[in-house]
Amino acid sequence: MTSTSRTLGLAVAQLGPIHLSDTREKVVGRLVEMLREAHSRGAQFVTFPELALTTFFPRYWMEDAQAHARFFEKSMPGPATQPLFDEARRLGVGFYIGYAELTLEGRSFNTAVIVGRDGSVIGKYRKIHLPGHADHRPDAPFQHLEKKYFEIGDQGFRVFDADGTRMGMCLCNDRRWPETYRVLALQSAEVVVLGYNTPSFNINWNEPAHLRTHSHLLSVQAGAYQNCLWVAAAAKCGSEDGHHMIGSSVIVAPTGEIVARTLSEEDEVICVRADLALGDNFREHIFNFAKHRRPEHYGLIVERTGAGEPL
Ligand code: CDT
Repeated sequence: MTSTSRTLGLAVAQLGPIHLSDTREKVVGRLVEMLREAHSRGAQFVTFPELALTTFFPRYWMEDAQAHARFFEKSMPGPATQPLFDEARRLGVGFYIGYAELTLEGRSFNTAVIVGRDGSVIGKYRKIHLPGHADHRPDAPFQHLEKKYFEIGDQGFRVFDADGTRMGMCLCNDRRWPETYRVLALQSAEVVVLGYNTPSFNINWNEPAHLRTHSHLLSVQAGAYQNCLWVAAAAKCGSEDGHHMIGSSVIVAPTGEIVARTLSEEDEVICVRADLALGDNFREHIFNFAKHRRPEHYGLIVERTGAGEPL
C-alpha cells in the first residue's frame, strides 16, 4: 500500500536538572528558549518533560500542604507559565507539558496538557500508573512518593485533535505498560507524547544503572512499533541536588526505530520531520487491528489486575 506523506515537525525539549533553589520564572525562561530553538528548526509541536516546572519533588518527604504550596499549579496557564503560552501563540507552535496539578477542590494529580498553536489548552491527561510508595522510608537514599502526593488519574487515556494530528498523552511510568499505547491506538492515535523523570537508581533492588535506560528505550520502541505510532519522549535528567536521573530522550518512528536521541543530560532539543503516514502500512497489514485482534481471548487483561491461577 502506498500512503500519502503527511508530516509534522515534532520536537522533544529535554530538560537538564532543576534544583530546589530554581524559581518557576527561571525554568519557564529555559522552556521558552527551547520552544524558540525548536521552532527555528522546523518544529510545529514540542514535547516537554513530566513535572517540568520544578525539581522531581516526590523524592522528598514533606507534609502535603507544604508540597501543594511549593510545587503545585492551581491553574494552567498561571502567572509564571503564561509567558510560555504567549510565546507558543506568537510562534504558532503547539506543546505538551507535565506539571503537578492542584484542583479548586484540593485534589492533586500528576498532569500533562496539550496546548495548540493558538496557545489554548486542547486536552488534559492525569497520570494513571503512579509508581513508588505512600509511606515514609527514612532508610532509603531518596523517596519515590508519587502514591502519596497524587491521586490516580480520573480521565483515562484519550486522543485529542492537536491542530490536525491525532495525539495521545501519557506520563513516565505509563510508558512501561503496553495497555497505555494500545488504548490510545484503538482511538487511532498517530502520535503519543510523554515526559519522564526516571531516577538512575532503584530503591527496591540493586538494578544496574544501564538497565534503567535499556528498559526505557525498550518500552517506548515496543509501544511505537506494536501500535504503529510516533512516540516523542522527553526526559528531565542529570543530577538534581545530587539525585541523578537518566536522559536519552527520543523520538521513535512507527517502525520502532529511534530517529533522534539526545546526547547530553542538559537542556537539549531534538527535532524530526515525522511522516504521520509511515504507520499506515503497519495499520493495513501486520497490525490491522480490525482484522487480526482477538479480544474474545483477552478478557483477563481487564478482569484481573494481578497475576492469578491458570484458567
Ligand atoms: N516518574 C516516574 O514515573 N518514574 C518511574 C520510576 C519508576 S521506579 C519507582 C519510571 O517509570 O521511570
